Amino acid sequence: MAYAYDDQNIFAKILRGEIPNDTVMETEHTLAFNDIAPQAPVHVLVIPKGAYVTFDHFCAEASEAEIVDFHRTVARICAETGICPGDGGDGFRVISNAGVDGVQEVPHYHLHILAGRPLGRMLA
Ligand code: IU
Repeated sequence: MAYAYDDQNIFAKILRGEIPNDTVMETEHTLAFNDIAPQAPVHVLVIPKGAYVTFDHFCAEASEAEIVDFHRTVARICAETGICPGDGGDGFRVISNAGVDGVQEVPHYHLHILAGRPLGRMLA
Protein backbone atom coordinates (compact mmCIF):
# COMPACT_ATOMS: atom_id res chain seq x y z
CA MET A 1 0.00 0.00 0.00
CA ALA A 2 1.47 3.32 -1.06
CA TYR A 3 -0.34 6.34 0.27
CA ALA A 4 1.33 9.74 0.30
CA TYR A 5 -0.29 11.91 2.94
CA ASP A 6 -0.68 15.58 2.04
CA ASP A 7 -0.25 17.46 5.31
CA GLN A 8 -1.67 20.62 3.72
CA ASN A 9 -5.17 19.12 3.41
CA ILE A 10 -7.94 20.98 5.23
CA PHE A 11 -8.44 18.37 7.95
CA ALA A 12 -4.73 18.34 8.73
CA LYS A 13 -5.00 22.10 9.20
CA ILE A 14 -8.02 21.62 11.47
CA LEU A 15 -6.08 19.08 13.54
CA ARG A 16 -3.17 21.50 13.90
CA GLY A 17 -5.58 24.20 15.05
CA GLU A 18 -4.86 26.40 12.03
CA ILE A 19 -8.53 26.40 10.99
CA PRO A 20 -11.48 26.41 13.41
CA ASN A 21 -14.05 23.63 13.55
CA ASP A 22 -17.36 22.97 15.25
CA THR A 23 -16.21 20.14 17.50
CA VAL A 24 -18.71 17.47 18.52
CA MET A 25 -16.33 15.17 20.37
CA GLU A 26 -12.59 14.80 20.86
CA THR A 27 -10.63 11.88 22.27
CA GLU A 28 -6.96 10.90 22.41
CA HIS A 29 -6.94 9.60 18.83
CA THR A 30 -10.09 11.01 17.22
CA LEU A 31 -11.80 14.31 16.40
CA ALA A 32 -15.43 14.72 15.34
CA PHE A 33 -16.96 17.96 14.07
CA ASN A 34 -20.02 19.17 12.22
CA ASP A 35 -19.73 19.22 8.43
CA ILE A 36 -19.50 22.75 7.07
CA ALA A 37 -22.09 21.93 4.37
CA PRO A 38 -24.49 19.52 6.07
CA GLN A 39 -26.45 17.13 3.85
CA ALA A 40 -28.82 16.15 6.67
CA PRO A 41 -29.92 17.58 10.05
CA VAL A 42 -27.15 15.48 11.61
CA HIS A 43 -23.95 15.50 9.55
CA VAL A 44 -20.87 14.82 11.62
CA LEU A 45 -17.40 14.07 10.27
CA VAL A 46 -15.21 11.77 12.34
CA ILE A 47 -11.48 11.77 11.65
CA PRO A 48 -8.48 10.03 13.18
CA LYS A 49 -5.75 12.34 14.45
CA GLY A 50 -3.16 10.22 12.64
CA ALA A 51 -2.12 10.80 9.04
CA TYR A 52 -4.28 8.34 7.10
CA VAL A 53 -5.75 8.96 3.66
CA THR A 54 -8.56 6.41 3.31
CA PHE A 55 -10.51 3.74 5.15
CA ASP A 56 -8.24 0.96 3.92
CA HIS A 57 -5.12 2.96 4.82
CA PHE A 58 -6.43 3.57 8.34
CA CYS A 59 -7.52 -0.01 8.95
CA ALA A 60 -4.25 -1.42 7.61
CA GLU A 61 -1.79 0.87 9.37
CA ALA A 62 -3.41 2.42 12.46
CA SER A 63 -2.87 0.85 15.86
CA GLU A 64 -5.62 -1.17 17.49
CA ALA A 65 -5.97 1.62 20.05
CA GLU A 66 -6.61 4.16 17.29
CA ILE A 67 -9.08 1.91 15.49
CA VAL A 68 -11.04 1.09 18.63
CA ASP A 69 -11.03 4.71 19.79
CA PHE A 70 -12.28 5.87 16.38
CA HIS A 71 -15.19 3.46 16.21
CA ARG A 72 -16.17 3.87 19.86
CA THR A 73 -16.27 7.61 19.22
CA VAL A 74 -18.60 7.09 16.25
CA ALA A 75 -20.85 4.94 18.43
CA ARG A 76 -20.83 7.47 21.28
CA ILE A 77 -21.81 10.29 18.94
CA CYS A 78 -24.67 8.21 17.54
CA ALA A 79 -25.83 7.32 21.04
CA GLU A 80 -25.58 10.87 22.38
CA THR A 81 -27.36 12.25 19.30
CA GLY A 82 -30.29 9.90 19.90
CA ILE A 83 -30.22 8.33 16.45
CA CYS A 84 -29.55 4.68 17.36
CA PRO A 85 -32.47 2.41 16.39
CA GLY A 86 -31.74 0.21 19.39
CA ASP A 87 -32.49 3.15 21.66
CA GLY A 88 -35.63 4.24 19.81
CA GLY A 89 -33.86 6.57 17.37
CA ASP A 90 -34.79 6.78 13.71
CA GLY A 91 -31.45 5.53 12.43
CA PHE A 92 -28.45 6.84 10.58
CA ARG A 93 -25.97 6.15 7.80
CA VAL A 94 -22.20 6.09 7.92
CA ILE A 95 -20.24 6.70 4.71
CA SER A 96 -16.59 6.94 3.84
CA ASN A 97 -15.62 8.11 0.36
CA ALA A 98 -12.27 7.03 -1.06
CA GLY A 99 -10.39 8.16 -4.11
CA VAL A 100 -11.66 9.31 -7.47
CA ASP A 101 -14.59 6.94 -7.93
CA GLY A 102 -15.61 7.46 -4.31
CA VAL A 103 -15.51 11.22 -4.90
CA GLN A 104 -13.28 11.88 -1.90
CA GLU A 105 -12.82 15.61 -1.55
CA VAL A 106 -10.49 15.75 1.43
CA PRO A 107 -7.54 13.30 1.45
CA HIS A 108 -7.57 12.65 5.20
CA TYR A 109 -9.62 9.62 6.22
CA HIS A 110 -13.05 10.57 7.52
CA LEU A 111 -16.36 8.96 8.15
CA HIS A 112 -19.64 10.82 7.64
CA ILE A 113 -22.49 10.26 10.12
CA LEU A 114 -25.78 11.28 8.48
CA ALA A 115 -29.14 11.29 10.21
CA GLY A 116 -32.26 13.27 10.96
CA ARG A 117 -34.18 12.66 7.74
CA PRO A 118 -35.05 9.69 5.52
CA LEU A 119 -31.84 9.05 3.60
CA GLY A 120 -33.28 6.98 0.75
CA ARG A 121 -32.03 3.71 -0.67
CA MET A 122 -29.03 5.11 -2.52
CA LEU A 123 -25.65 5.34 -0.86
CA ALA A 124 -25.06 8.90 -1.97
P1 IU B 1 -15.62 13.80 1.11
O1 IU B 1 -16.03 12.47 1.74
O2 IU B 1 -14.10 13.99 1.11
O3 IU B 1 -16.21 13.98 -0.23
O4 IU B 1 -16.27 14.91 2.02
C1 IU B 1 -15.58 15.99 2.58
C2 IU B 1 -16.53 16.72 3.47
O5 IU B 1 -15.81 17.71 4.15
C3 IU B 1 -17.68 17.42 2.75
O6 IU B 1 -18.92 16.94 3.27
C4 IU B 1 -17.46 18.89 3.07
O7 IU B 1 -18.67 19.61 3.27
C5 IU B 1 -16.65 18.81 4.35
N1 IU B 1 -15.82 19.95 4.63
C6 IU B 1 -15.87 20.57 5.87
O8 IU B 1 -16.63 20.16 6.75
N2 IU B 1 -15.08 21.65 6.12
C7 IU B 1 -14.23 22.15 5.16
O9 IU B 1 -13.53 23.12 5.43
C8 IU B 1 -14.20 21.47 3.89
C9 IU B 1 -14.98 20.40 3.65
I1 IU B 1 -12.97 22.17 2.37
